[in-house]
Amino acid sequence: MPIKKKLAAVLPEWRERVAKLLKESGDVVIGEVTISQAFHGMRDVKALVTDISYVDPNEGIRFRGYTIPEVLANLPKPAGAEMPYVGGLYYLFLIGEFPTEADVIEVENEWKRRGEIPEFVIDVLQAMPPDAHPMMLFSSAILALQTGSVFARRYQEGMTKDEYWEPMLEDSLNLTAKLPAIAAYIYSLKYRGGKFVPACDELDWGGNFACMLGLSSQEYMDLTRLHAILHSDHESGNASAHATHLAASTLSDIYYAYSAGLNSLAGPLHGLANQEALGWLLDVHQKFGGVPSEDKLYHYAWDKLKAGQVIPGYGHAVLRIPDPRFTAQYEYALKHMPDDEIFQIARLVRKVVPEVLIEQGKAKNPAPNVDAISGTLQYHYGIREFDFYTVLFGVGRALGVTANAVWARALGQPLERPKSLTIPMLEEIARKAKGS
Ligand code: CMX
Repeated sequence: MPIKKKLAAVLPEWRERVAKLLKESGDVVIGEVTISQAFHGMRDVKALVTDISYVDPNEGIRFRGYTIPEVLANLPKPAGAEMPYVGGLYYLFLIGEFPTEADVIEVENEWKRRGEIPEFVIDVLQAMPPDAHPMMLFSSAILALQTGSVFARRYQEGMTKDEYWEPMLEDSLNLTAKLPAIAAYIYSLKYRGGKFVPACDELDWGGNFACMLGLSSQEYMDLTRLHAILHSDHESGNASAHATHLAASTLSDIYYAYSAGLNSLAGPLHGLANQEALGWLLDVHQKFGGVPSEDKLYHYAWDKLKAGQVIPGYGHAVLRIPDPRFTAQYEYALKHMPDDEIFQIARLVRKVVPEVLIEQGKAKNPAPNVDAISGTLQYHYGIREFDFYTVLFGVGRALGVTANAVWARALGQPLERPKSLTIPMLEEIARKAKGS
């Protein structure tokens, strides 16, 4: 497998760098933790390592050092497409360099070869109650695939620590290959009568996913590629990535680990915000019978805040600027669907809500995040069942967290186990620090 050979070739240098860093500088302090951080979700505590992506609060995400516009411009694209092959991003994540066209085709072919889903996964999904949330179905389907884990089998058979990354890569390619078929089947089961949709084998991973969802226009295929790329990774500390990493750090395989990650993506403060954000826009549309005036929207937003609700799609735990993942989707919408009424409301919300949040004075970042607009695009192109949107987010997020899991194994990252303290201990620490 060429990608495995390439990864094997780049690993020794990184292992050496990490060993040197630990040997010579392992005791160098990289940050401190305050009592407030311990209580408030560990914001900004620097205690995780990944080279796959980095989020600068004032710039946004870089994948392997490249901004979103650079990634979109430099990854190879299918003939006639506006957006790149998703396989190219996966190569960039795993190897750390932009791929050639041939490199990308190899990844895409690996995925094609591994894309079928076992019959029992369909049975598991069909056995679930009809009102099950698509994220519960998605997480259950991933968990069911665990029976095929190469890592779990090889671990039982016995392998050295140095070899862990190889079956992790095998599992990660198998998992990411199957995601379009799983997600498309969930979509069909929930909203289209449950007919199994065969893969559109002539297409790339992103195009195939769109096609399996029943939408094979060039624009929707491009949106599917863009959506997966933008949602793929947001450094290691976000809840879904961190949950995946934590579970995998026990030497759980990627199916157990990613199912854990998906369960955290399913929360309204994280991935579920995309369905909530569209719901918010549709409520505005319904209440005002179309696009409201700026003034009406201003009061509407204030009413929501006064009722104790958050405005979904706005704010971020790390970012302090508009999310460049938002901007990329916004630009796509501006180019392809400027007259869409829901998009026009989304544009107005982008203008009004930050002002309202600033006035309220609570949110550290009043700007839109990735979830503020993703649903608007899906809705426009025909995916109107918005409780499916977090599944779409999850399909993309798998790319980043599986690549991270392979690298965590390759660099021998151990079981994650931070230390907790009691409130009396913190009170004592505070007393001493204040000299009282
Ligand atoms: N609407 C209303 N209030 C908001 C807000 C928003 N969009 N964003 C932040 N706030 C409030 C917080 O609820 C918090 O209030 P309390 O002090 O009463 O608890 C206060 O402002 C300070 O919060 P913060 O430090 O700015 O933000 P956090 O790091 O605690 O939380 C996030 C970040 C994303 C959970 C928060 O901004 C939020 O709830 N946004 C809406 C939900 C959303 O869009 N989530 C998706 C994020 C992206 C993703 O992971 O997919």
